[in-house]
Order: sequence, then structure tokens, then C-alpha cells
Amino acid sequence: MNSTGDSMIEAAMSGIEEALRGAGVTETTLEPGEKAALDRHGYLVMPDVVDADGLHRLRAAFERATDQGQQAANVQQSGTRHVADLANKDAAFDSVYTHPKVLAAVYHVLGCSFRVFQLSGRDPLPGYGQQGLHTDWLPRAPSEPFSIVTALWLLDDFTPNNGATRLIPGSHRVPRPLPKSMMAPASRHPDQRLIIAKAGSVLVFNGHLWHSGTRNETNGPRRVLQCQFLRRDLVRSANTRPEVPERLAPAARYILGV
Ligand SMILES: O=C(O)CCC(=O)C(=O)O
Repeated sequence: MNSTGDSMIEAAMSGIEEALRGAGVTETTLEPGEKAALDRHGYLVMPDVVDADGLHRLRAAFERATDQGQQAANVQQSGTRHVADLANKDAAFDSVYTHPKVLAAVYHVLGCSFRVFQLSGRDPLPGYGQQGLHTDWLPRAPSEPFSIVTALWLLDDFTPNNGATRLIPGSHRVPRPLPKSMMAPASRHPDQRLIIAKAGSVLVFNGHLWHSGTRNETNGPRRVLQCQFLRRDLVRSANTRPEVPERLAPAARYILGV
């Protein structure tokens, strides 16, 4: 969108607080215990965010989106189905970046204006998916604010052996970068925790938290939608190419950054 279009949206939606209100976020959307978990542990699992019908729609949209384009060659190399730019691929994904509770969590962590940086999907195939521990943004000095929050929408159950996300609780507050030795996929951190949760849950975490996907040891899929929200002042070019869906309400357009 050109600068005239940008300023029209900015004028229509004067800031993040208005966008959050438009999306239905209130002071009490997040409970005190949920805020405390985000502060202390750096993550929160929200169960039952998506009901059975919603899951059916999101899974179908995920499959349609991964069928588009040249996926097969990439999958053979990486053993993981990746699909990018979902905001442009299906209206079913609109709810992923406008859900009030997720937005409330993002605002709680960042405390400033933000927008979608990337909305993608990930499905490690049987035998694949082990990643090294990483963060989703550059290392930060203790005096610097947090920059990014990631929300993983579980389209399949996370079980002990199907490639669930592992994370190190509290590591978003560690005042030194992730040790190189821990970045190797084979490394195990003594404090790592595997997130076991039902399909329809959303795992929201501070993007500075040390985390990774693990190996899918089953024969089933382990699909997630990955939505990253970045401080608005850091977005140079987002990894999403929104073609401004007309259906979107002003709050959704603001959060998407279109
Ligand atoms: O899919 C997951 O469990 C986490 C993936 C992840 O951290 C990443 O792709 O950077």
C-alpha cells in the first residue's frame, strides 16, 4: 500500500489501544495469573481457543495453503512442511491475528504498538523437525525492551513424542545470549520443558525465550500456525505481503499493518 493508504489507515485507527479495543481486548481479558506466567516463565498455554468446527476449518485451510506453490521439493529437503504468508491465503486465518486473548498477551509483553511480522505454518513430518534452541529475535541487553511475541496455534495435539515445542522457562530474562553449545539440535537443556497440549490450544511466548521444535517420532502430522508480532517501530519489511483484504475491519488491518 502507498503512503496515502497507510496514512488513511493510521488516521482511521489512531493507535494500538484503539485497535485492541476494536478487537475486543479489555483490561480483564488476561487474568492476573496469566500475566504473571508471561512475566515470570515467558509463556502461556491457552487451552480451548479453537473449537472443533474452527479446527476443522483451520486444518482444511492449512492443507489448501500448503498445496499451493512449489512445496514438494522443499519438504523433501527439510522434512518439514512450511507455508508462509497465510494472511493472504485464506480468510480462515483472520482469527489467528485478531484473537483478543492472544492480542492482550502480546500487548502485556511488549507494552507498545505492534503488528504482525509473519504468519506461517509448520508441520514436521515423521522422523523430522528437531531444531536447535533459538530465540525469535536478536539477543537483547537487560535494559532493552522485548521486541517480539510468538503465538503457536496447535492444529494437532502436542504429545510427548510428536515434535512438541520445547522451551526453557524464564530464559527470556537471562542477561546473556543463548550459549552456542545449546544451539545444536542434539543439545538438551537441563531445564527444558516440553509443551503437551490439545489441538485448539494456543501457546503464546516471549520471542526472546529459548525454544525449539522437536522431532516428530510418530506417523501423524503436528501442524501449527506460527504468528509473530513485532514492535511496530522495528518493522522494516514484514514477512507478509498483505494485499489488503477488503473484508478486514480497521482493527484487523492495523494489527496486520496494512
Ligand atoms: O514448531 C515449533 O514447535 C516451533 C518452531 C520454531 O520455533 C521455529 O520454527 O522457529
